[in-house]
Formats: sequence, structure tokens, C-alpha cells
Amino acid sequence: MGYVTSLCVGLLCLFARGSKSQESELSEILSLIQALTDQYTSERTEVFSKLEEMKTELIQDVREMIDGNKVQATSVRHDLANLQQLLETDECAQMSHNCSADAICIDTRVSFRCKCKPGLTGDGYSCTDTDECAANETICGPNSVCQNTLGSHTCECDEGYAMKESSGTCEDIDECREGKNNCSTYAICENLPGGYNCTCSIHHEGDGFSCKGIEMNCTEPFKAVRGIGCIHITEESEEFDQGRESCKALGGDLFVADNKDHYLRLAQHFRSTDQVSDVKYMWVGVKEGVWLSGREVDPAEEAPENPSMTSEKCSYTDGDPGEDFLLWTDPCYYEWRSLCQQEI
Ligand SMILES: [Ca+2]
Ligand SMILES: [Ca+2]
Repeated sequence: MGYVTSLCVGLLCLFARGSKSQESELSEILSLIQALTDQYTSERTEVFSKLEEMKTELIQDVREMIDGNKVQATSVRHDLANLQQLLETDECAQMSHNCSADAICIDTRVSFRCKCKPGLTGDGYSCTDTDECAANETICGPNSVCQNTLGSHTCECDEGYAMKESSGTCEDIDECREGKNNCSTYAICENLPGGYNCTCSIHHEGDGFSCKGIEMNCTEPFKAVRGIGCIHITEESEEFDQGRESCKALGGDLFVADNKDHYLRLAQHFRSTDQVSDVKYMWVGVKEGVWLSGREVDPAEEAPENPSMTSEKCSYTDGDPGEDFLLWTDPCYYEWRSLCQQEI
């Protein structure tokens, strides 16, 4: 404040001394006023109000001097009018500024300022966009496409990917889990990076999007159960080896699940029927590496050979619909019924 005050007081003194022609002095004053105003445009309101106060006083002083001297009054009045007009004009609102179209115009007391829009660089009269995509190839992260825009850029995820808010990157959409797939009801959906696969389930054929059941030619007494196979439960309770022979005599062998899903489908089938409610335990075969209820079968411990057992323990299934359909072992001389399967 001290600087402004002393300078302005100095200007008034300069004018009052009358050492130069009034016209040139006024012009000098005006340009200094403008310089001061520009200098402090962006400063605090306190400075503005003080400056405004000083301007009013200065203009008043000049008016009084003109009235007193009656010298070149017209010219001085004209400059004063210009000064007032400058102070009152909003170049931004009147669109009389020459800021870049990509800049923001800010009105100041005697002029205006140009400021490039966010994301653009330049002096306000000319503004240039930065191509963030070219400047940083990894700005959008993996699995996305960067698109430069004026003042910014956008990141669009590749097809099959979606922006995950927690990580801020494009991650694979699990179409199978999220139900965003067109797989047939009779198909198995497999999630893949950026897509998914549909494969018709067992005993169905088609392209995965449209699947229909294939004909299952089971011979009596085997019954076709789609998704499981041709199966039959023996009437007699027998030891393991005898039960297996009974299956073979009917044209099949002991049931062996291909994988965990196959086994779960079998469990589901029995749960949905009351077929085994009075059977409970059935001899079955077992294959190495098959997972049952999340537990890996250890063939050495649970079922040494497939499907014939040479150890003293043989594999059976607990078919009680109220229980988990699990695989267990019992001494092979126990007598259970057998779950037989016929190859299609
Ligand atoms: Ca840009
Ligand atoms: Ca996917």
C-alpha cells in the first residue's frame, strides 16, 4: 500500500507542478494509471478498492484543474471520457477482445486478460492443446484406447473390458459370472480375457450359443440322464467286484465321473429324484485327479485303481439326497448296490 500511495501522490505532484504541457502530462498519468491497474488486477480486493478510491480522487483533481485553467479543456475532457469509458468497458462481455477461442477472457478495470482454458498452454491469444496420448503411451493403462481431446483426453476400455473404480484401470469383464453372455442354457461358459467361450455341455451339440440334446441311445435297463449319461442302479447289494461284474453283464461298468462338474450333476440328479433315498450307498469307480466337493481324490489312498480296486478299500458314493454327494471308501467285501454306467 505504501508503494501505491506514494506513487500516486507523486503523480498528482507531477501534474500540479505544471512543468510539462498538461496534455502530455495527462497522457502520462493515464498510462501510468493503466499500468498500475493492470499490475494490481489480480491482487486483493483491498488493493483494488484503494486504487479505485485514488482514481476517483485523481479524476476529480484533474476536473478541478481543467475548470480552473480553462486551457485545452476540450482535449483533456476527451481523454477523461476515454479513461472513464475504459474503466467501464467489459471487453469480454462485448466480445471486443482478441483472446483465443480456446481461452477464457477476464475483464479487468481498464482492459482484459486472456487465459488459456484448462489443459491448454499459451499466452491466451494463442492456445495449444497437449496430445496426452502421444506424450504418454501408457497414460490410459492396459486394455484401453486413448483419445486426445481439446484440453484433455479420454480413456475408453477395449471391448470386453470395463473400468474398475477400485483400480482405475480397464479389467476383463467376467461375462460368465455377470450373466453378460449369450451362451445357451445347455452350454458351459468359459471366461476369457476380453471375451468368453460357450461350449455345449455333455450330451448336447451346437455352437455353444445354440445347443440341442443329442440322442442318447441307452439300452435297458440303463436310463438316459442328459448331462450325466446312461446310468443304472443294480437291484442287488453285492461286494465291490461282484457289483462291477453285474454292471459289465448289463453292458456297462461302474460309474466314473469325468470331473467335478459331472459328479455334481449326478448329485443334483439324485437330489431332484427320490431314486436313491432307499439306496444311500452305491459302489462307483473313481478316476485319478477328479475333484469332489473341492477335495482332490488321492487314488493311492482312496481308490488305488480305476475302476477295479486291488486294495482292501473300494469307492462308494453317499447318495442320500440330504447329504453332500461325496465319494468315500469302505472295505471291498461290504455289500452295497452299484451305480452302473453305459458308454454312449
Ligand atoms: Ca489434449
Ligand atoms: Ca471376459
